[in-house]
Amino acid sequence: MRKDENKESVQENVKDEQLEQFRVDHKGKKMTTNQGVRVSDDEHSLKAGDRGPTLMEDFQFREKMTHFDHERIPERVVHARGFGAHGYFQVYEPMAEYTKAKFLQDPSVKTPVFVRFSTVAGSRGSADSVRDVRGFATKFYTEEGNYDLVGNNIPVFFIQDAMKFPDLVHSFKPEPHNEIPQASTAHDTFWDFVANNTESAHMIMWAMSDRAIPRSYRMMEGFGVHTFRFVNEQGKARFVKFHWKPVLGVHSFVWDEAQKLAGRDPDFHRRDLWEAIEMGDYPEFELGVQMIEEEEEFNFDFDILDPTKLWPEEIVPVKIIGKMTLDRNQDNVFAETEQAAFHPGHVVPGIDFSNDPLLQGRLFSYTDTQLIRLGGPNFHQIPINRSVAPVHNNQRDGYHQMNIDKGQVSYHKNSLQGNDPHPASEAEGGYVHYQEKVEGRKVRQRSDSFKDHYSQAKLFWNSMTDIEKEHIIEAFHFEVGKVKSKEVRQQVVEVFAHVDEELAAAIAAGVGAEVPTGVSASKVTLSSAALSQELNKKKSAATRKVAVLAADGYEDATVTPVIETLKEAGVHAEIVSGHVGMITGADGQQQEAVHSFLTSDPVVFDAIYVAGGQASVEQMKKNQKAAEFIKDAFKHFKTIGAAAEGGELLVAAGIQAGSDPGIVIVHDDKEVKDFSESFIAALAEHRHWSRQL
Ligand code: HDE
Repeated sequence: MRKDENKESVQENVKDEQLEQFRVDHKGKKMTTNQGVRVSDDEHSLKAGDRGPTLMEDFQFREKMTHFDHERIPERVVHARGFGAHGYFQVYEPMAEYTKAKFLQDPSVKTPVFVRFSTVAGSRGSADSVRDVRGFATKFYTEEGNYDLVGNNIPVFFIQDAMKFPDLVHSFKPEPHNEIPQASTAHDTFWDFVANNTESAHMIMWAMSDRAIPRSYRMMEGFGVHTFRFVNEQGKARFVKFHWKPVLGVHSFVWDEAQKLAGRDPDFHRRDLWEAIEMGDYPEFELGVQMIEEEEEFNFDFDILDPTKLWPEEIVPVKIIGKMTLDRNQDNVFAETEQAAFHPGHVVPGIDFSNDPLLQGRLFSYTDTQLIRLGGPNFHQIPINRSVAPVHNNQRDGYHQMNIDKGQVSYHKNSLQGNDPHPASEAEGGYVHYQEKVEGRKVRQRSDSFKDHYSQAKLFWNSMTDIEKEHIIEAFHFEVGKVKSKEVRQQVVEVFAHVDEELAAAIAAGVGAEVPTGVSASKVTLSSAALSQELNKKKSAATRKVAVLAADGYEDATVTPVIETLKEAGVHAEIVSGHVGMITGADGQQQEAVHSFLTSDPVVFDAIYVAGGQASVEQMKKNQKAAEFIKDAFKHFKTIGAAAEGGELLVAAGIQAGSDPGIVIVHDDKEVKDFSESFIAALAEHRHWSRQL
């Protein structure tokens, strides 16, 4: 039985049932060709004699090889690496006052969703943990048709006009002459773009912050970025920005950890998402909206159509309106994640656009790119893209047409078929565009109201805690430090001198540039607490992973009860030992080590715990890799725990137990319960920044 057969809501099941028609289970079946002819041998091509040439007549070989030769499709030009999951969305209360969108009315309706998370710059096979923006694209299969919220985990963008998107992307992709570097903006062309296109300054601040190295897809925010419109039944419109807020809070890697992960587990984020769903730790995100009345459009010191600006939450509060739960892994990554086609222009009645010039350009680009990527105009018929609302129109033919459209008529208007399919009135759910009054001259220009490039970059900087500022400076040192052109490095420092003098001086110090003189920095003194990850940290250990270091001779009183208490707190503990397989405790009990020091690494865990037992600890002391587990976890500000003799391994790794924050030690077996609770509390802190390295 599929897990979701128990689901209560009819609407929630509707997409799953549709997908079920396309799922193929090969278990227990006879092998056939694509024509359904049974195959008698799938290992040998048909030859003239067992040492002779292969025969042209071998239709089975030709079919198998031809299909293989055509297995790949072009990867997405951006956001190539991604991973998806299914789930549902439920609104908390009817939103009729603001929008007529049906999926935002009834709290008992579970609207099916498919979400694809992604990195932006890297190729399809690149590492998950790189410094980059993350895509956060959601397809809502609503009863009124598909609605796609195609967002990022950063609320602003690099550029203000879609015309510049190809230039931006050319600058951050690997350089064309040698295709280096992969999945990284730390190179000359990107920073040359930044230096010459100063509208990117605000987004760069975010991209250099911890937001660009999220701990998990489950622990990052999502933003629609652009200003959209909500339109209600009465035709009243409001400007709206969309937010996803992760229930687990927003958490990040430290940079050294992210870089190591890229080698040790390049699939870290997809594995984390997949495993969380398999274990029943369903990722949850609350949907929030910021709304501005049409009459208030010009009441702000930024232009609400400018996608390099956010609406500070202290000025325009975020109203939480519903929750998305991801509760089912996909069956096939190619069929679902790879073939999913998102488009910010896929809207339903009650949601409309604004004149944001970046959004306007996106409305063209997404269908265009699917035509080449998915090979023709029928990509909406691919199972993952199919709407659950019925589709009827006069569009016909094209590559890979899956429908058999019946009848003589394929045009509108007609008499032969009583004018069917016929348009719906607005009352019947027909989409009617918001009748915004627009007039103007045809110009290639940008409004003067878009020309302030630095105020919100400064707002962001002002809003960071000291440790967050330190990380931003470190990121600049890494990224700009990798730029070979001295001129570009200097220019970048000059751009950020317009944001903040201290920031510019700090960047300059790390990249061999001069501190600019005569540049006046932004005078903004405001800050927005909502922008800081640290100030909004959610203290929860739930769903985190702990490595329990133990070997033969471990003291079970320091293992089983600790693992049990962690489990009660929703924390997953896995034993790491000198070898994979069963290990035997001092009193003959057994535990399974699912990882060895060789197959695993401290960077894939949130905390380390060393079990007690003299023989166990003695063995681990001899293993260099065991000490590295402790050292790396310490360096990455993670919680480290040890019981009884386990403390000796910490000392052997050069760590002075006791005074350091986030180091939790228990000396006596009887205190294991209290210890586990202190350990969980330390883990819930996520990182211990006050630790002296
Ligand atoms: Fe995209 N973007 N984008 N983008 N974008 C694509 O569409 C584009 C922008 C975003 O998981 C492409 O199917 C233009 C902002 C996500 O499948 C392409 C502009 C935001 C995804 C495209 C932008 C996004 C894409 C590549 C500026 C955040 C992955 C393949 C005018 C609000 C969706 C594809 C998925 C993918 C164009 C800017 C988010 C080429 C022209 C701003 C999450 O159509």
